[in-house]
Amino acid sequence: MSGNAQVQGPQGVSLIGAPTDVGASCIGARMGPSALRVAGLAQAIARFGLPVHDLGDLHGPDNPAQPAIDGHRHLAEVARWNAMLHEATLGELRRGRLPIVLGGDHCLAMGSVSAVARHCREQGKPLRVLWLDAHADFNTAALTPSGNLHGMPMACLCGHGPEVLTQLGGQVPALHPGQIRQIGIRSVDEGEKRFVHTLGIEVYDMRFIDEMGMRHTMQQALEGLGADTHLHVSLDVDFLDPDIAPGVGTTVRGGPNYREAQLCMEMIADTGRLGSLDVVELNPALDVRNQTAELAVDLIESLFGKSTLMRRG
Ligand SMILES: [Mn+2]
Repeated sequence: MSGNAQVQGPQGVSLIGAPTDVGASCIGARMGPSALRVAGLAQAIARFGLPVHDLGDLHGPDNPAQPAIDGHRHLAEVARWNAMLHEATLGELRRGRLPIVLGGDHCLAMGSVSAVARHCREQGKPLRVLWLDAHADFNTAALTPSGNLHGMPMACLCGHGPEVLTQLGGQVPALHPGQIRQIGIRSVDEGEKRFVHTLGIEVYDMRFIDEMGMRHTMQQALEGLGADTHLHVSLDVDFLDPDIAPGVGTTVRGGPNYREAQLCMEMIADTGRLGSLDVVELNPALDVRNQTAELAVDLIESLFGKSTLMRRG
């Protein structure tokens, strides 16, 4: 992994707010973008000398709070939000900027990651997606107990799901299993587990992290990056242990602690390949004094090289 992030890196960072929880059963993630702004995300990134453009929030359909139809809840609304986010993300990438999606629930990765994949195809760049999450998000209508689309973005990106979602990026599938690394997984439905194995996804679950440590985990997950590989990080806040990140609707005990999460971010920063980021599932209604949003900002600072800069300085 040679190269110089200063030379090859983005010309700036764009914040794209996507205030919606149409893909979740627990509402509140629609307030995520505001909480991240209040926690000082733009100012924190600007300290690294990168221009930050806050594009404000996208305006999509309300959460209609309807039951699932044919195994999907709010399919039309999810499709609309993701079509908008796809366009916004693609636009920023084409301007040479590093987009950060402020979610919003994790269904939004369908729009953002499909845009990143499309951009990488156009540029002839290899893509790797790091999926930091307690869940695999590989459900389908046939497998899902709930129909909530925030449990399905990985499946849809790999071409398994309703056409209106799998085709967002103009090519099906948007992603190939070999481009994906899942980290922190600890809650997977039975059918979903079989599906993940069938597709051959590289998964570093909590058992692996417990046994091998975060350092070895990240070395493996980041192995084989090329000089021009685009690294996309999809950070579901439920990746983190609920002791440090209570502001999430789908907490699962036993996630990475503060130091493990920091090391994860620092090792990604060390590659100098970060090209785009989703921060999703932050639910301020469940948070305590905005501490989860502040933690997310703290981790994003490390993702942009805070501790690396301190080391070299
Ligand atoms: Mn997720």
